[in-house]
Amino acid sequence: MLKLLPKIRRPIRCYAAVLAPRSDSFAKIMQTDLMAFENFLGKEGVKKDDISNHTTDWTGQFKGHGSVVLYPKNTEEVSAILAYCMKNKIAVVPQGGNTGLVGGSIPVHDEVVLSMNKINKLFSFDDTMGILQCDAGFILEELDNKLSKLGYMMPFDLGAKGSCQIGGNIATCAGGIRLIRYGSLHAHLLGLTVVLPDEQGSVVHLGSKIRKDNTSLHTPHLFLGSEGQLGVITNVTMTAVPRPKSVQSAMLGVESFKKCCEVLKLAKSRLSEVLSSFEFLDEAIMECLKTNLNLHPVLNASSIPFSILVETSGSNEDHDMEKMSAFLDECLSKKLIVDGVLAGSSADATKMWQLRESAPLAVTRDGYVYKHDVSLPLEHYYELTNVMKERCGDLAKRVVTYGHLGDGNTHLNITSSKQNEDLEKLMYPFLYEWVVAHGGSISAEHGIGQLKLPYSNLGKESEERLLTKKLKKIFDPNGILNPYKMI
Ligand code: FAD
Ligand code: 2HG
Ligand code: ZN
Repeated sequence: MLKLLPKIRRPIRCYAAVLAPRSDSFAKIMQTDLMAFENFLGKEGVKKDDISNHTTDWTGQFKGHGSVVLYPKNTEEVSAILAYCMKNKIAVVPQGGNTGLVGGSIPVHDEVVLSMNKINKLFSFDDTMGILQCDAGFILEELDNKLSKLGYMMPFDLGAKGSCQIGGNIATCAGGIRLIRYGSLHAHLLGLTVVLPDEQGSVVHLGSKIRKDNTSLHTPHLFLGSEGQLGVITNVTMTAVPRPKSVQSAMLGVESFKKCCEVLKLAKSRLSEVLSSFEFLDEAIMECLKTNLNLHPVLNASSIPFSILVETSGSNEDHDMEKMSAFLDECLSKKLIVDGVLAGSSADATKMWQLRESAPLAVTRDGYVYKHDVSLPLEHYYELTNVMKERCGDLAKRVVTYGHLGDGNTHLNITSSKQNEDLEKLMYPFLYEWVVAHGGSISAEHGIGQLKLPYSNLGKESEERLLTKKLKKIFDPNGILNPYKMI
């Protein structure tokens, strides 16, 4: 029996960038405001022309309408801006690398964009305890490169690593391809410096710089997945992990989804402590990668319904390789896989990972893409794809699936040559209601932003939503931070 679903807020359009009308409670930006901003930041810290890369998202499908971008260089400048905006009721969108996929990082109407691009100076690392403290505007890949020289690595990794920032990663509670090994950011976050949108632009230091501290509510963790609603993160303290000395990647071809789950179970049992990724691609995304990006599968067989990318990493090449080889042999002897390739060089591994990491780009090349980032119990993981394939029929150009199978997180992408309202009506709210009715979450890792705001009540008790709204009010009494989204 399906559970009765909570009432959902109907959007103006099912899948549209502008869901909420402009609120009259916010002031329009005047010349005096621009002068005040220039006073805080200098002329070079205030940009009014050519700001489309800050008002359009990575997919190009969310186009906002802001007119000014601010570039503070440190926490004190963020504080001056937020105090001013709070007093003058000016709405503000904190923006990191602008790689978010739910329209959360761009202005909807005329909010000021507060870019973190220049807050990237402070960096320190304790290479005995493995504790990193850094400014929030550092790009994930830069941090990883710095840690690499010290024998460590960031405990998470994602395709957007070359552009996304650690502050944005915290604000979205980014998941990525190593969560199966190192856990979510909840396990790594220790402390934050945050600027609040109150009269003083209060600077608060939450948590601590040490590994264990149970003396208070875990306030930094409230900011994980807060999507710029509660305050602006300017500095982050978190743990890093020792960089593995040996890494193995293998691509496996599997005939049925049921067998993919059996391979996962076997991987957990046989690879256990060295298993670091378990990623999934179906045949439709492989075809899309080939057609749209000229990227060819690494497996030879002509038709492989499902491919799995397994990675192990550890500290002893011989030991890790022995485990991986034994695992692959067992997969073959138990007929769980029809084909398998073990990367023999880092170039081979790069080729495999390029397929998985290019999937988000490949789907955009079809013209328009409806993205879904949901968690489901594994028995329903691929059922969703089949249900939507049947439901969308010829209206969809492609229905493809890739994702973090090891975490029960599927990225079902449905493409079309352009935005299509008939297709939207078929998909929504059906898809999200289906996910919740089958025990899933409508957002596994990308968040709510603008995209899922109409569905944000789904799967959440009304008491929890109410509590969230109360917390928002405490942190942001005038509601100036990232309005029209998430809460
Ligand atoms: P932005 O996009 O700039 O902002 C995201 C949200 O955080 C916005 O609501 C913004 O207001 C808020 N925010 C940003 N910085 C701050 C700050 N300093 N203080 C307060 N609020 C802030 N996500 C995953 O979880 N897993 C993946 O595997 C993954 N892969 C991706 C692959 C590609 C190719 C792309 C384009 C995106 C992918 N993403 C993935 C989504 C995205 O990269 C992540 O959500 C990332 O963490 C966003 O970081 P950002 O710095 O770009 O944040
Ligand atoms: C990934 O895992 C990202 O590649 C993006 O989370 C997912 O493109 C998507 O839908
Ligand atoms: Zn993902």
